[in-house]
Amino acid sequence: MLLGPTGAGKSSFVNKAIGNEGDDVEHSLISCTSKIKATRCTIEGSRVVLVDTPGFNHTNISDLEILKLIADWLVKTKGKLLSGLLYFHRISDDFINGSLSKNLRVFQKLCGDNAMSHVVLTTTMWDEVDETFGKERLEELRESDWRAMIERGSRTFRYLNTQESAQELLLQLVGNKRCKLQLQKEMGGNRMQILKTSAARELRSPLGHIQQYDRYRAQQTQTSTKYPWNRPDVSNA
Ligand SMILES: Nc1nc2c(ncn2[C@@H]2O[C@H](COP(=O)(O)OP(=O)(O)OP(=O)(O)O)[C@@H](O)[C@H]2O)c(=O)[nH]1
Ligand SMILES: [Mg+2]
Repeated sequence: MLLGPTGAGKSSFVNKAIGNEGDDVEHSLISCTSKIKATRCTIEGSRVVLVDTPGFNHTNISDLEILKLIADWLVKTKGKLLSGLLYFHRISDDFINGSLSKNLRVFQKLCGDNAMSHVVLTTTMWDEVDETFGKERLEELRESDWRAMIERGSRTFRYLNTQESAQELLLQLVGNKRCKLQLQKEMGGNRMQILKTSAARELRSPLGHIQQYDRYRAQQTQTSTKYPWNRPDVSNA
């Protein structure tokens, strides 16, 4: 299952993996995917189902609706167990702002600790960044926002926006023992339980906290001279 913020590259990953150009991929700043979409394919003889989801921070769908769509799909497929969870992140994003941080926390609650070893933190947009910046950024993420997940067995993957790279990642997951998500355990096959799940409760944590966090990180970035093009007070023009 592919999850993560809107525009991070989930649908284009699916298209690349199956060798299809352009379906369900957005080329503007508007969110594209609005439904859960399962795509069957064969990777080096192994049958794989790729489950694409609408990204969090969607332009038209609330994060709670997205969580409900995911929950509905899991209930409808009678508690299907997953071999892997790909969490997409643009390496070109300078820092994890409040919304991205919240997405990540909701994702962690959706998975639960036992599924952490099935998570691949998949970084995209490597062609959009300077190589040194990308590597340093990845290291920073591994040491900060992603640290707890990595300690519980999550891996990172540098996705290079090619079919070979997509298939390389999927091959790593093909033999995995399937895992039950915390969301599935908590709902117990009843979609009405969604609001009681840890993921939904995490979503309802107050917005004020996010804004404060955003301001704090923006201030930190302002004082940094390392990547001036990412400073909020410096335009790209
Ligand atoms: N340069 C570059 N562009 C990419 C890469 N991955 C995805 N994109 C582009 O980023 C845009 C958004 O990609 P999508 O695949 O639609 O993103 P998504 O995560 O499915 O977004 P939602 O459906 O809104 O959740 C598209 O224009 C893609 O072609 C990458 O590695 N490099
Ligand atoms: Mg999409």
